[in-house]
Amino acid sequence: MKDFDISKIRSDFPILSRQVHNRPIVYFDNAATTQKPIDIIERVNRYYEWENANIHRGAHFLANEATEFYEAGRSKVAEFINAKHAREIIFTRGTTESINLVAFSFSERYLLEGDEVVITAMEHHANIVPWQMACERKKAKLKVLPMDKNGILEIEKLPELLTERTKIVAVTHISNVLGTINPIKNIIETAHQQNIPVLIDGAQSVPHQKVDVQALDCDFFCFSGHKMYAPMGIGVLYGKEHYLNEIPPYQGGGEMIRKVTFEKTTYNDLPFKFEAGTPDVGGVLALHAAIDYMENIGLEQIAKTEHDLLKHATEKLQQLDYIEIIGNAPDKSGLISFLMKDIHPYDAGTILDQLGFAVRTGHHCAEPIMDFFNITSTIRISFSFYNTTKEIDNFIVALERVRTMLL
Ligand code: C6P
Repeated sequence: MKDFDISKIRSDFPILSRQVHNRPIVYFDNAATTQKPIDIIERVNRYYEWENANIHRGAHFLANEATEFYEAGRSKVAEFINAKHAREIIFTRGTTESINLVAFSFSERYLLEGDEVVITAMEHHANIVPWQMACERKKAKLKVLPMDKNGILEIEKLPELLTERTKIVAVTHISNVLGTINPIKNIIETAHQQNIPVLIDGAQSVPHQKVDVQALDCDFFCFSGHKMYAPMGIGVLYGKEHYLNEIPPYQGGGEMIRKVTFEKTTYNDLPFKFEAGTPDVGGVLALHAAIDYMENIGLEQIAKTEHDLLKHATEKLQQLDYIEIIGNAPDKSGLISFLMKDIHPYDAGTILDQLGFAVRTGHHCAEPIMDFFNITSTIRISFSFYNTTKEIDNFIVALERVRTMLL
């Protein structure tokens, strides 16, 4: 591993030197969105200052250059997640749009009345609602793989849940509420034994660990740029080529066509078939820069640093008898949801904010998880490699302040 200079890394992120409520900010809301390093901010600026042009449609220098940079971004993403071909990478607005695309197009092609879609008990709304909509449209059935009280999927129940009517399994790699890292390779193998394709929601995994879509053998994989140091509004759908070829387009217009007449339209090749309209070119260039930035630190280093933060915070929180951690899987990513005895998460979040700590409170767009634990919300802290154990220690002191102020 390379040297990890935390002061240098923190100085790459201008916002981390900000004060809020007259205190230095401690940003523990990285699962919602990460902060952006100066390199990435400058990459977007350079595009709009110096390189701006629409792509794939102009026979002039700037258009050709922008097209070249945009396609280099696609190749970079393909290499980053080890896709077989760059044409298996579709740019979207984010994980939500990627899942909606698959839920719509896949179900148009494959889902029939009486068929089944399997998801799990720990999905984000983005991996529930699009499937519910597809099932409603096609009169299919949504089935849910359960989890236990520690926030671990009961994957031994998966084989019995899969039937000859199951058309797809959609599962999150890492839960944004519980932090659980799911055994997706195992899930994919089980589904593939019955020739059922698997979609992975990788919104919370790609920013934190190395992902290899060929080694996983997943059929679709979705993630968002803004959770991995790139801007909001750019995301990725990876799909195996044969599925992307077989499913119909999601939206019409722009470069997704081959030939249009009033009688009939034929569609473009991959990946353009799924990229209707002017894409977020600046976002793709910045995503390219974000991957460079992460690779420069090293994916292993990122995973190790965040794991150390998780371990430190978990040990500290476990020492407090008024804290209940929600999600106690042995294999967790760098985020912790918890409750404070006799204090509503919203009230705790408000005081923590006054003390300079940015945490997230609420249902985290995963209401079925809240129902399962019979709660309405949690306090969630989520780490990036730029956080420190000192920030965690200060946070523990702040929790004591919250108690003295509210009880
Ligand atoms: N979770 C969180 O604070 P978008 O909004 O499309 O970039 O990502 C949606 C999404 C899908 N799946 C998972 C597992 C996610 O965590 C998210 C986003 C944020 O937890 C906002 S609710």
